Amino acid sequence: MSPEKGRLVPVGVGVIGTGGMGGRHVRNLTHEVAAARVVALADVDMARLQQVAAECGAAHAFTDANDLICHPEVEAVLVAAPDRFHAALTQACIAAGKPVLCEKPLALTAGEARQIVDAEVGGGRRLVQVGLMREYDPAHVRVRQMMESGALGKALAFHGTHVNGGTLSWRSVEDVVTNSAVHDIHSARWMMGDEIVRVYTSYAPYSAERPETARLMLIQLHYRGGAVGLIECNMEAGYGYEVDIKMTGETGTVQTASLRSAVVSRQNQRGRWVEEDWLQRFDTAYLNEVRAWIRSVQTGAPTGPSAWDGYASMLVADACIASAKSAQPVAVEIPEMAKMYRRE
Ligand code: ISE
Repeated sequence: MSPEKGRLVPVGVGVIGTGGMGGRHVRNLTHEVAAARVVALADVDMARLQQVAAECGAAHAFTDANDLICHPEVEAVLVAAPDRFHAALTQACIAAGKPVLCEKPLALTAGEARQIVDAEVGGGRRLVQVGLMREYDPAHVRVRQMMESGALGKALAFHGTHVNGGTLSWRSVEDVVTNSAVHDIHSARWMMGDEIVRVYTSYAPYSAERPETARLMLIQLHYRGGAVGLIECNMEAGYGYEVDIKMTGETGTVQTASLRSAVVSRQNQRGRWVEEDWLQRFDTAYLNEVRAWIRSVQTGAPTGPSAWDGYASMLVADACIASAKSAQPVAVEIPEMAKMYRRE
């Protein structure tokens, strides 16, 4: 809460996009984060906008997101609009000097993401957090803690599986990488604490006649320090939603385990419940993420995945797309990180 006349008041948040993801953020901020108050919403879908505004009691509803960004009661902005608008909206928040939590991907290309980094560095202040929220998932955090403890020795391999229950339409190679695999790319960097220097992407299209689509994608990773990795991104599993990672160290392995469902063995069968979608699987992560973000807005101490992380993940993503299109390994060059993004 920001100090105002000796009293603590919640941070005034504006949320752009009130669909599935935006709606979840609005509900979390409204009901679970006492230090935040949703004061404004923006969406082009008027009916949805009004419904969500009525639910959360937001006083202002806009169809133009820029009106929300500039509104004096909006102290911080959460961008949950479709991916293609992320870069421009984040730039507008930086120009307005307002902290922003932008859903992933930060941009659709590394070039656009770099412009955001440059704008933020130019302003001399970190304002951007990116919704690469695996960092807030307790199961992922435990794996990371185990690797950091050194108990398994040096990390040799990252393995990520990302299973989507199914989508309404075929997904393009670009969309699979920038909308889905970008999470795994970030996890791969974060878990290893090292940069990816080369990728090789192969994929199975939805049908032979539509080679521009990807139903299942495999991304091989090579790290600067010599470790390797593999990401499997399945867009149409047909049985539910699962995201898991496994790290192999020199003296053992560690992997995510379901936090919510028990494994039942009965009548010659063993099984557990599988989540429906990411809103179920990552409900705790989304909550932890907005809590950390609001805290960082209050304290002015940036936290979580930065614009640099958004940029680095897009450099890798661009290489994955180029590799998928050329069927060749593609090198990734991540420049030296600007000082203000160093976490230590
Ligand atoms: C979605 O946008 C997400 O962010 C989910 O975490 C991811 O698993 C899914 O593939 C994306 O489409």
